[in-house]
Amino acid sequence: MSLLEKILKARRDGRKQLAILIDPDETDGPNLDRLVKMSVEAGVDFFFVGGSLLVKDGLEACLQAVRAQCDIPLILFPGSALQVSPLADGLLFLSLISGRNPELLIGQHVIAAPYVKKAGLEVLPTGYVLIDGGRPTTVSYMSQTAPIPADKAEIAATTALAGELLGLKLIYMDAGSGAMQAILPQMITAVRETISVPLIVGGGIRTPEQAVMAVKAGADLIVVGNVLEKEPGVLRGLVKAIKK
Ligand code: 1GP
Repeated sequence: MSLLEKILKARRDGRKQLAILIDPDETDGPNLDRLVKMSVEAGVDFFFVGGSLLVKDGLEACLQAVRAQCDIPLILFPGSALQVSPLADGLLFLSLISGRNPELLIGQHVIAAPYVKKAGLEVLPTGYVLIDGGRPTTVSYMSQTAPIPADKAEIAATTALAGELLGLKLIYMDAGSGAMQAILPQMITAVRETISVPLIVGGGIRTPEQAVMAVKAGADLIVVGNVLEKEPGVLRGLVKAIKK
């Protein structure tokens, strides 16, 4: 079954899913091994691997290390055309549709396209919608785009709808890694009620309660990263809460 089919099937069956975001700059060595082990035990659905800015050249080593330890699917979450690797299973081919930076709507895609094709990855065309999480994040700075204000649910909904109408297969609403405030449930619900493709939600989710709120509001797949770098113990509770 393809990665997209897995996500679609879970949505049809009413099963919520969890992806762990691994930033290879932040998590490596024994910390990475521990996170992978805990993810296997807890029943994590996917690893997203990447970041808005990677400075340690550790992407391939990270993919190799995770692959050696488990078969949880590895999906690249690239901040740029440099983050393409055949060692992953799939790639979120992200178009930053909340922004108006042509480089991140199509420019980097043109550069990456031949490498993506050659890598033989499953490509997941994804509309990436950046939401204000209360402070500037690496992604807002690096992308040079303004996030959608947290209380403008109708802008998020129509942006996501435009992405779906353009043929994108997934919508990823993100408050950015380490956001102070996760995306408000009202906004998640407004987007959920407007689109029919699977909805990924992440950014600033630190507790099982927040994860439950997001899935109840309509998220199909939750992404958590930052908190697990500091408190990996939260993982089990997160999976339990989402799967319930
Ligand atoms: C960021 O949605 C992801 O792109 C995860 O965010 O690191 O804040 O959990 P956190």
